[in-house]
This record gives sequence, C-alpha cells and structure tokens, in this order.
Amino acid sequence: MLKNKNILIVGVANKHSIAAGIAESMSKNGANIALTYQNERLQGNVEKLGSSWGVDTFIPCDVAEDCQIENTFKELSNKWDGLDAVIHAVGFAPREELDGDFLDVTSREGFNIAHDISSYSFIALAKGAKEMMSGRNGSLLTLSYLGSKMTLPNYNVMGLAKASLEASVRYLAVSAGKDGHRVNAISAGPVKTLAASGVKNFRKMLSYNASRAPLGRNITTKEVGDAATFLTSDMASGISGEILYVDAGFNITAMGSIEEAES
Ligand code: NAD
Ligand code: 0WE
Repeated sequence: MLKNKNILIVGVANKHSIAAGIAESMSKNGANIALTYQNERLQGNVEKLGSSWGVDTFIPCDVAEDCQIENTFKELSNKWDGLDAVIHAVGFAPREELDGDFLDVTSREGFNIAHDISSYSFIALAKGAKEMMSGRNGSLLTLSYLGSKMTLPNYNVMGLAKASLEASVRYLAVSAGKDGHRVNAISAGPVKTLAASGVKNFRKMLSYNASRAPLGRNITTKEVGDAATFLTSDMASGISGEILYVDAGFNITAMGSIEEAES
C-alpha cells in the first residue's frame, strides 16, 4: 500500500511505542522509512529496532527545538528527493500534571510544556516538511486520545493539549489541502507504552476499557499501525481533517455492562 513512499516517523522510543507499530506496518507495506529519536539515551534502542524493519536513516530530533526540526529535514533532503508523509507520535506533559485534581495540579509551566510538545510540534513538523512534500500529494498523521473530548481521571492538561492537537488537524487540513496534502489523526485506545508506564492505575484503566468496549478487548499497536498505513496510503485519498478512532469502539458507548451497577 505504501510502495515507493518516503515516510518520516517521529516518536519511536522502544518496541512498545505506537510509532513502532506504525513503522512495522508501513515497512511491511513497502514504505521507505526514516526514524527520529528524542535523545542519545534512546538512539541505540531506536537504531536497533529500526534495523530490524530495514530502516537505515536515523536522525536526532527533540521537537522542543526548532533547530533540530530544521536539521531533520536538511538530513532527509540529503537522502531523499521528496517526502510523502510525516507521522507524529509524540506527547508529553510533566509527570506532576498527570496525578491529582485538575485544578490543583495544573500549572502555567506544565500547560505550556504539554501544548508545546504535544500540539505545537505537529505544526512545526508540518512547516518543516512543506518544501520536501511539495508536488507529492502528501499525508500528515498524528496520534490523539479520547481525553481531548471527554474527561477521565488524571489525564488533565494532556486532554487540553489533545483538544488543541485535534483542532490543529482541522486547520492544517485546510492549509495543507491547498497543496494537495491530507492531514488526519488516529485517536487510539489505551496501550501500555513507555508514556503510559508510571501512570497511576493504568492497568485498571486497561481492564475498564476492555470490558466497556464493544469488542470486549483492548487494541494493539499493530492495529494502530495498520490504520495508519491505510490513512497514509492512496486508498485514503479522499480523507482529510478526520479523527479516526482505533479503540475497539470504546468511544461510542456511554455505559458498559449494567451488571456493574448497584441495583
Ligand atoms: P511512547 O512513550 O512510546 O512514545 C512517545 C514518544 O514521544 C517517545 O518516543 C518520546 O521519545 C517522544 N517524545 C516525548 N517528548 C519529546 C520531545 N521533546 N522531542 C521528541 N520526541 C519526544 O508512548 P506512546 O503511547 O506510543 O505515545 C505516542 C503518541 O500516542 C502520543 O502522542 C500519545 O499521546 C498517543 N497516544 C497514546 C495512547 C496510549 O495509551 N499509550 C493512547 C492514545 C494516544
Ligand atoms: O497520551 C497519553 C500519554 C500521555 C503522557 C504520559 C506521561 C507519563 C510520564 C504524557 N506525558 C507523560 N509524562 C510523563 O512524565 N496516553 C493517552 C496514555 C495515557 O496517559 C494517561 C492516561 C492515558 C490513557 C495519564 C493519565 C490518565 C490516563
């Protein structure tokens, strides 16, 4: 589905990463892939993983730094004559923001960091990619979560950042649409990744989600990867500005089993 497409994937940390599921699906579908890593601590891991999918281009990129984003596309343009897609699978808020009552724990500093890393960085990558994507009917894809529209305990300022990210999918879709590019998001159900580790009661959240979801289970990073492959492929040429749920149907339910309630 992605034969001869040049795709940049931002957000692989380890084999559990959603971006790893995406990279694996995309490489199986014939894409040429370049990976970035956030810092030297992750470099070895990402290079080893990437090699197992046949990736040979690895670029450092902390999305908090404009110069590193600029450098990423400079490096890419030395390697490829154009770019067909960018996958953004990055989200971060300071840990203290994600544990406790929203009003008590939310700070100006935490708000700014969450929005910068989790939302603005998608726009920054879109800016950086513009020149290399020109004339290629490209695709930009990001990862969101239901906490953008509904509340759940402790997601807090990340919910605001994801709401901002989803709004930017729509504004970017209009902007990049002028050049023939599509912009979409996948809203994934919860997965046990590095970003989820250390989140209080995450295991309980996983079992709550599985029991309430129409499919009666959680989703895998492979399923997110395959949906990402579809959205990035020419099969999805009519889809832009969309938030596609890959969550075993959880978001369409308002109640799970009535048996759980007291009579
Ligand atoms: P992960 O920890 O594997 O990936 C998060 C990535 O963000 C890591 O690779 C990390 O290096 C990168 N990152 C953080 N700050 C960065 C920075 N300043 N510069 C560059 N990279 C940075 O976790 P994940 O769950 O795979 O997260 C990927 C995306 O999926 C995130 O946007 C997350 O919000 C979203 N998401 C996750 C879940 C879930 O339950 N795990 C559900 C829905 C959406
Ligand atoms: O988007 C996410 C991950 C968000 C995240 C997680 C962390 C933990 C470690 C962003 N920043 C950090 N910063 C850290 O220091 N998800 C959708 C997974 C997730 O995270 C939660 C969730 C779910 C689901 C946090 C609280 C409540 C639920």
